[in-house]
Amino acid sequence: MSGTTAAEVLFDRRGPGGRLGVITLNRPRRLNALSHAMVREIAARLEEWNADDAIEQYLLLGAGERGLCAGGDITEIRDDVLATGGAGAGRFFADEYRLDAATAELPKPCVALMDGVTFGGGVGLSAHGRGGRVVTERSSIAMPEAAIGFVPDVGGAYLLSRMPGGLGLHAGLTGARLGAGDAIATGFADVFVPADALPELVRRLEAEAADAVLDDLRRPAPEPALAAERTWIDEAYAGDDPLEILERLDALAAAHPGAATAAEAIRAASPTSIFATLELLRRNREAPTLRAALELEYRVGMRLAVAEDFAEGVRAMVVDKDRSPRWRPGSLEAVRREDVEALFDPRGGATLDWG
Ligand code: QUE
Repeated sequence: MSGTTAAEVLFDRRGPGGRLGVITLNRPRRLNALSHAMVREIAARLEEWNADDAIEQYLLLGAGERGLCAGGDITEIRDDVLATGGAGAGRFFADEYRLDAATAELPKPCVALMDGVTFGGGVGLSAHGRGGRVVTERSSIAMPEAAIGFVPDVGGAYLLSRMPGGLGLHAGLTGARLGAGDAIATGFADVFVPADALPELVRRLEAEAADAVLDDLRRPAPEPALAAERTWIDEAYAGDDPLEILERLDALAAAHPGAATAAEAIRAASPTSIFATLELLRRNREAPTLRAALELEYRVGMRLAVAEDFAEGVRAMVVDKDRSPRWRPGSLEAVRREDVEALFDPRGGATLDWG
């Protein structure tokens, strides 16, 4: 297995007997964007640590000041698609989604510091854990993939599809950034800890049980900002037709500035991604397990990763940063239903195998 050059992820064991296994995403200049090598290293280390009785609990955090993780390294995926047609991208997503599933099935407590930016692949790595998902007043949690011609993946469509009322569609279609209060209200996170208590949290995890430390350091979560918006959100996102959702958002915009912002974000996103996100959330609502949801996200995601909008979206948002993607088709009206349906067709689709 090829290693990473400058230790893009750090592993260390702290406390008596090395009882705390610490995983630090360490690519701060890329906001800790997850490379394929990082995914493979984390997966291998978790497997080793899961079997090591001296390890009692885990801590996941991001290096630098800006946050846990910007997402998967979509420039690496785009480069592979453009150079080789996406075989490497398929292995990247498969390894990443298997890791996401593994974080949901860990045999020991894991505290994930969802401090600062936690988007896309960062959500997949942290938000499937149970009991120890920590947000702070700096947290900004989002699934912004529709803006790059993709769909919420890494089990994000599964989480979004289970959110109350219209919140999941709102977050999935617009990429809305959720603060700590909303992250907890929607189920992305469990506990609020003020950012200035994080050093103490990290230190105490070396010697104390995670649930006891969190019980001690948790504070009442801030008010969820979206709770006050639920009247228009639930009204706007009822139904599965993106054109009707936009019509309702436009009608609500005069009374609710948030509805105008949401309509703007949906109009800026890839039209194909908007249709695909709606359908993916609709279908994943019925998914019996996270793994089943990941299998569907993989099939749809692989078809989108090799389509034009993804390369163009990543170019516009991350490579050139002009923020002016030229989508094809270029409007919601021009998207053909049968092309959306075809993204979900099991026949000829990529299969995520569980190894
Ligand atoms: C939407 C996204 C992502 C994004 C921008 C979007 C995303 C992602 C990154 C990202 C950011 C910095 C990096 C990097 C990737 O940007 O998922 O490699 O250095 O990972 O508008 O979904």
